[in-house]
Amino acid sequence: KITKPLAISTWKNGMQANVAGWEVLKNGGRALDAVEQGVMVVEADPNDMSVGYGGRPDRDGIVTLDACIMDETGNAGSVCALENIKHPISVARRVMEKTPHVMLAGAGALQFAKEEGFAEEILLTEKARKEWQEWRKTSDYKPVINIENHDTIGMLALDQKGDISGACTTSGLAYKMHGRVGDSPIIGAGMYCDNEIGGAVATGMGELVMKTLGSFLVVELMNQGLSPQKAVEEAIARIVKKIPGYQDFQIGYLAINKAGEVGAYSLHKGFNYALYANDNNQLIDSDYYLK
Ligand code: SD4
Repeated sequence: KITKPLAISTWKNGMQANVAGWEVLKNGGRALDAVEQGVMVVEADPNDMSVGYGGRPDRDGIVTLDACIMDETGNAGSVCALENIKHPISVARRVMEKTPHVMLAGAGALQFAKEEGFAEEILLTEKARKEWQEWRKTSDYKPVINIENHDTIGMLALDQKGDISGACTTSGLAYKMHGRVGDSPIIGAGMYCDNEIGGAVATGMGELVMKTLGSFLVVELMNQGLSPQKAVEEAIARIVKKIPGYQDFQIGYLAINKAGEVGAYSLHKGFNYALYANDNNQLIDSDYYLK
């Protein structure tokens, strides 16, 4: 029996994203709307300091946002290094639906967002500004596993029709170099969906995901017959094999397939995810590689 609809999201904040997504899914709505509305809750939440409003800035004190979205037809949209817009996921969706392009960056993405009626806002909260000022005293750039990396939201949904969509949105690594773009807005790295197969999302140190095109890899492994769980384990194994120093970083993957099977795996302990299925929303600890 196929488990559908279902929604799956990274980290603890995925719980609230799933609740919003479920509102769409339980009424027979489209997976695309579910993932957009789900991640928007987290973008607007100042307590999530890795996404949207309240996100931690780069080393120059500027909040820059990355997001991407994919629908069941294989259409994709993305924005990167976008400033002053609270809902980059919705700008990514407009890029997908209203332009002949997939990705808009920086000033061009902001220009497009404004033309589409999005309001500019200050996204740096007092709390994030204070932490950044504290950080500047040492300017010690060292990502801490599961801490400053935390809480990007990646979300996948399978709707009642059996269609799959995905979304990913983040302020990226805290105190990154200005202009640094991570995996999250890169189609195939931070997120990938193929409606005939399944979908995958990534969180953690984006550079490792980009070097292995992680989400595309997971979906392609499912295409070759692996279960979602085996596929995410293999994608982590690929990082272990190819990237020296991988032990210093956290990476987490989630995957779903058309049958509503799910997979989750991370490099280190500490990754968790929210799964909403059979009318039940649960926070689950992921299995992990480094035991
Ligand atoms: C990035 N992958 O910008 C993002 C960060 C992240 O949970 O996932 N944080 O590299």
